[in-house]
Amino acid sequence: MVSSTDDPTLGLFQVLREDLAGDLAEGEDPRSFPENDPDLSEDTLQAMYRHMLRVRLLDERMMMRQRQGRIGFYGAITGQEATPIATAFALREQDWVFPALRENAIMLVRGFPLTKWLAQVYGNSLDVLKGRQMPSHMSGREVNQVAWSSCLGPQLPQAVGAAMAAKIKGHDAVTVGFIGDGATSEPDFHCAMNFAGVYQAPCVLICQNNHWAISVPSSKQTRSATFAVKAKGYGMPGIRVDGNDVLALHAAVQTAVDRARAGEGPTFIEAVTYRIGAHSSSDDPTVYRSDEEVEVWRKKDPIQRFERYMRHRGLVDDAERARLEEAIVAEILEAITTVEAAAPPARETLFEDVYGDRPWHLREQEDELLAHEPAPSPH
Ligand SMILES: Cc1ncc(C[n+]2csc(CCOP(=O)(O)OP(=O)(O)O)c2C)c(N)n1
Ligand SMILES: [Mg+2]
Repeated sequence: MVSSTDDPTLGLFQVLREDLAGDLAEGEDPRSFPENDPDLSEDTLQAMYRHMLRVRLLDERMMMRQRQGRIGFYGAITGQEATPIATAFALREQDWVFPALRENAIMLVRGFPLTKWLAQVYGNSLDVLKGRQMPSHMSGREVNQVAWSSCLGPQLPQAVGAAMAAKIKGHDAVTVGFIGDGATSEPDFHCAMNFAGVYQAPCVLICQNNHWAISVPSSKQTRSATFAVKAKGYGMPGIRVDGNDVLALHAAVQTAVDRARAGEGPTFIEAVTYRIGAHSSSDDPTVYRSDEEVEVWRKKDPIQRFERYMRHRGLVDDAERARLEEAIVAEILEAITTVEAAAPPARETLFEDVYGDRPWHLREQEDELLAHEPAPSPH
């Protein structure tokens, strides 16, 4: 079942071959563990591929917008596309997502419109959150995705609590909570794991171990052999999965989601991956990690690994890849143009949504604000 040991918390669950060097011989299997293949339909495989490519192309364009000064902040997930996309495809409509930093794309797979998603980067009048949230901390009520918290950790107890609420109410919903390797050092991680284990909450807790918490390596977060092994201490199954292998992730997450839905309790998944780019648009990783290290992981690119499988299955070729890229880039540029054309949030929205009956001092402040012309935008 796993590549190096029979203990799923210590091995590495994989489907796809890791090494991209050299072409496969004619007919050679791009999978190192075909027995772990979740046997997804061709439609699902093609949709997963398109979504992974879409996030990659979107991140590239948004990082350029940030460098042009058109947005304040963006966090790309380059190299980590497999975990959010695989998870999204393992969920049902009624399930809930409590993301950490790198799972915004799940919303897009579950049908959240790209324009509304981008409006949460710009924080303008198209933004359902009226520009009040931290930029790029997306959320979407219609896809059951809660905003991630800039403060690391709280989403995990929230995910467990929501799972308990579903259990108590008899709802057929599973929650998925995400955490980074760094945030496992936060007390919230331990509260969530313990509570989920004790009360058998119908949830899946996923740690994206991308080896770094900004400039702090994952070796400084734990003395455990792996992150997955921590599941044992809380009395739940754990599995360490190749986080750059979308098929392995789908198999592992689907098994965990099905277990939770069947009333068999929580699962903890460690997705072993790597952040190819900067922590966020505010970070320069060249000051704390080597180019050689990044190069090792570039050679395990999750999209290229999946694409090799797709080509082997005859589901993608050069023409299809070019057609897909062209269509995705057109869609992204159109959405960006729409969002950039929108005005900032109206000034009176500052006073909305807190009180049913606005107190006198806020009415006074609003009157005073609206009596003056807005200052010209510096942008
Ligand atoms: C409680 C808390 N401490 C520190 C920070 C500053 N901070 C923001 S992101 C980050 C690193 C997070 O690393 P990890 O959990 O591994 O997630 P990754 O960014 O690697 O996906 C840190 C330390 C914070 N936001 N909240
Ligand atoms: Mg990390």
